Amino acid sequence: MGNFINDSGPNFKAGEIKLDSIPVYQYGKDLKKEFKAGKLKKEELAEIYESMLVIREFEEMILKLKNGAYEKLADYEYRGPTHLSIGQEATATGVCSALKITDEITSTHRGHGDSIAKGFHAIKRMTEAQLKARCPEFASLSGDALLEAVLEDHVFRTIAELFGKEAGYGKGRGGGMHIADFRVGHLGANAIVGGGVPIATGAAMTSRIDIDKAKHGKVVCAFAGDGAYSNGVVLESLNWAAQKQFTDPALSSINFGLPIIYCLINNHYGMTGRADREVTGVNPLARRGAGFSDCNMHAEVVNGMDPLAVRDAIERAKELIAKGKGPVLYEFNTYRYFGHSLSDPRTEYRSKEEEALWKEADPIPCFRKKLIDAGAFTEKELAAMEKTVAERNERAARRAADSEDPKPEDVIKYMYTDTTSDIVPAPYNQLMARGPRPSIKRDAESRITYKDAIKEAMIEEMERDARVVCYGEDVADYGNAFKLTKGMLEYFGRARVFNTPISEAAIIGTGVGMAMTGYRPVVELMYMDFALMASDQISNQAAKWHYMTGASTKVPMVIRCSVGGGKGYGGQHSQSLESVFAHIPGTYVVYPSNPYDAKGLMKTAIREDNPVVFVEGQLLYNNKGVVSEEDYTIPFGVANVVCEGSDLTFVAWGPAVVDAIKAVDTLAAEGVSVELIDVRTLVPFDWETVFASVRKTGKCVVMSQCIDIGSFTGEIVSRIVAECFDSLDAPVLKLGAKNGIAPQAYSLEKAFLPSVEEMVAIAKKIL
Ligand SMILES: Cc1ncc(C[n+]2csc(CCOP(=O)(O)OP(=O)(O)O)c2C)c(N)n1
Repeated sequence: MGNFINDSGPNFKAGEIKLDSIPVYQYGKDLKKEFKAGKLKKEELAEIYESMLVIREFEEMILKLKNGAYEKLADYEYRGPTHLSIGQEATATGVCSALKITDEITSTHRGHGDSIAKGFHAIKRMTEAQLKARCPEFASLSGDALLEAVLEDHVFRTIAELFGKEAGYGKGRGGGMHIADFRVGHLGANAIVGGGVPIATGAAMTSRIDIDKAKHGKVVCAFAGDGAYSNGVVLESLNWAAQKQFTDPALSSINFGLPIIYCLINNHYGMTGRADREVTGVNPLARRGAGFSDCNMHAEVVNGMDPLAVRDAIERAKELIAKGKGPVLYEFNTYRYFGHSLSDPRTEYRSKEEEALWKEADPIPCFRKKLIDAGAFTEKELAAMEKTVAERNERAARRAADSEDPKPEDVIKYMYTDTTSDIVPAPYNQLMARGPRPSIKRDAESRITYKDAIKEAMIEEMERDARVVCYGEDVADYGNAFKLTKGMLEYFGRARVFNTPISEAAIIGTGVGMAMTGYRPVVELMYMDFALMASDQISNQAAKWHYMTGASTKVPMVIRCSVGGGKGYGGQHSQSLESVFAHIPGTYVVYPSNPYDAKGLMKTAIREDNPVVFVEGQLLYNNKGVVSEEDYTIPFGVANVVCEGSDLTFVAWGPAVVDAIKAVDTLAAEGVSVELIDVRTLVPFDWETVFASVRKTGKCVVMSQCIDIGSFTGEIVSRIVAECFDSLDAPVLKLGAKNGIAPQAYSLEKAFLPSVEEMVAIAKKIL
């Protein structure tokens, strides 16, 4: 199907599109028969039952904590979210029980179950050596005692994170809605609905292309609710994962579909809105798969109340994925018995009768009954298991409540990592050329353009480190909208340089996923204005994961965005938004003003282990400058004193520096000596160089092409006033674009952007 619309020319023959059917509830096996036939082992059934019990016990603890009924912690006041997944345990357990330790998941705000299950089943699969490596404090233990101690530690660290304790998985920085444990492939729960789905997609991209073959064979499971499946970034991700270029032999030397399973947890409600009756036009939601791939993404509706049905579906998906036939989309039909959170009495939007019907399908008592009926366990055995789980949880909870709070002085610790990739490990340190190296032409004075300087930096870094990949809209064959990446596809091949759908959020989100899983993407947003389409993925995901996980992951990615201001492109293609991202803690923000800096800063950005918003001025692209062919880097947070002066300090970045140089010359001709500082990086910022200059000159103007109001220039002014007050001879002024929307008309845009004349005038005013 799907091939009737001819793609090789006009052909308007009447016909119809036939869509394949979507299977529903395919698992028809009977636990008793399977057990009797030896196809289900007692240990695996025990593991599944225990996993569901651990989740239920944990969440019932939260419920009781909130109403004071958890006796072990009667003295403890829990504050924080209460998105319980009671009722959904079979889905979390069924999925995670089918995964290897190294398989990965992303999860949701309602992700206690996913997190507990991923850790629980991974620990169950660990060798003694792995258990001891995970918890060296239990090195003296062995056998069941060791396993039990590590399982209890898992529960303890989960509760500690929920309680915001230093011992938690994220050192109390993230809490339950952002819990992660990278050692077992848990890449993070996500409080942004749908926010984790592109990250999972990116993790699958790493797995698909990783040249370290040992890392192949992984699958990634992206948990997200029915509500999330109306969110743009989720739909972008599905489209992204199903791209033909991943499997089309004409385009891909790898020819392997993304190893990802989209696990749609349909508990029938967003917060209160009902997916099937209210906020979508499809039922079941698995039909979404038909919108993205000709094989419907192998979509299926699965009984999410039966852990064995869920596990069976995942096992089948893994077989498809192993053959390169990913991605897969499963809709797990399940139910949450409590409200969106404990403050939701759920009376307005659903009935007691509906709840009672679903209660009959409660995965835990239903599974328990099947275990007894099959003769797999006695009542006594199960009661003993239930007691073990409850007591373990109680001990872990007590310890968590009594454990250390993070120290107030560490409030912003872990915002950035100080590591870089100065040494590239094998096998990534080999040059992986697929064709001729693009040539960068130097003129007689060794000058190249700003655009080529960025390109040269990217080429050198991609030669040096095979983990560096470059993608964005139209960057491959066409060489990007400005021909900046021209020739890189041919040199590095399509696995590392490729076009993407017009999906800015997914461009960034997949980059986050690749970065978390060991690759180093350099992704492109064609115009900086489009960063607003991706602002969640930049600001809530890329920027925050290092902090929220207490430094247990890194996000080494470069987000290249070019500013179109000055070209008459109007309000949606002209914005200098670096101040917006400088306001977001967790990213670095760089804006080079000249070719030499552009190369050195780009190379630093690529080696950085923090996410970097790298801003490029389109009007600077053709500016030439001397750029060494040598491998050099320029450190972040080190400003460039472009020229020294004694009467006044100019502080600027990006294109404003180019104009400021002209203003400095004009003023010099009139006998005014200006010191010009090009800050190069807004975050981190070189305060000392600026303060030293202002202390010397006593006067300062801070300038950029950002809209004046709310610009980072204001931050610089305020810090100068605070730090250099005694040295100031005049108010510190700032100059930016007018407080309006970038116009198209030449006359207006000229008036809109700060001009050389305005720079001269403001200098004179201050003098
Ligand atoms: C982007 C975003 N929009 C809105 C919210 C507020 N919110 C939190 S959970 C939720 C419902 C999500 O529904 P679903 O994806 O089905 O997950 P469920 O809560 O049912 O597990 C909403 C609207 C949010 N956290 N993130």
